[in-house]
Amino acid sequence: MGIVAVQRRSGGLASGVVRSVVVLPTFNERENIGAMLRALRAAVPATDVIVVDDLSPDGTGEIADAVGAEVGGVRVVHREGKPGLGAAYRHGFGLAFDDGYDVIVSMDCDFSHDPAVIPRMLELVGEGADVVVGSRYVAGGGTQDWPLRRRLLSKWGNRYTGILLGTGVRDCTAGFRAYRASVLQSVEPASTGAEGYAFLTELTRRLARRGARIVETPILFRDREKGTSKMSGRIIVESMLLVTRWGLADRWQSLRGRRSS
Ligand SMILES: Nc1nc2c(ncn2[C@@H]2O[C@H](COP(=O)(O)OP(=O)(O)O)[C@@H](O)[C@H]2O)c(=O)[nH]1
Ligand SMILES: [Mg+2]
Repeated sequence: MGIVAVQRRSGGLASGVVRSVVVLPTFNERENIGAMLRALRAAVPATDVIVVDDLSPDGTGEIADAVGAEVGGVRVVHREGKPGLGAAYRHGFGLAFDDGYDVIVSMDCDFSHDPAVIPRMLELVGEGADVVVGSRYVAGGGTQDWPLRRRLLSKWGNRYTGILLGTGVRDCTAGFRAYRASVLQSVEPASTGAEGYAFLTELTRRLARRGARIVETPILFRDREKGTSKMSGRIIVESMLLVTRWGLADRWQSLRGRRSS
């Protein structure tokens, strides 16, 4: 069970015990998972962790079991269903809802996201944010060591998404986030369809449309030092097609709305 100090403010979490959890999807992260669970324990000792592993052939799930038992507060899910980042998040968020957590954090396991930022994210939720996005594209944020191709893809992908969807969020594909659980649950993540990181954009779109208070806090995103990226051409194409489809659907809807009013 996790306890974080929260401030009393309108829109903030009620004072008392606030339970928080990190949902950590993993696929072939044997070189990172042990160090990440220890780093999380050190950075946020009172926050639980749900590791969502897609039966990684490299033994990530077993290492998570062992280190999780050692550091405590870690639940490991060994998923046999359809693999994919979107599906892993849908599964992990569902478990976090069932367990009644107040705040749900999502992040990558490859140290691109620094666990030391989590206390600040939890604080911002305590102060009234519904969603805190660890953002590369607000002042003070950035990427480090990413190859030019990834930098351009991410930057222009986010610009394109910003123009088409108009969510106001600069980093729509950021995976490092803290959500007020009740608000996340209200947009029904289980009914999203994206397989890859477009899942994150899909959630951002739903949250923005619902009027959620989304706050971006700057982060320095470091490229992974160990293991390999699971990003694929198919996942990139999925993201571009979905963003285009959502953007066109939004425009069509507002056109029809204008005509019938
Ligand atoms: N469970 C699960 N986790 C995944 C999958 N693909 C990626 N991940 C995890 O999601 C996080 C981000 O993936 P990564 O490969 O680093 O993507 P990149 O940062 O965009 O290159 C890491 O913790 C991965 O282990 C998947 O299919 N299933
Ligand atoms: Mg990564």
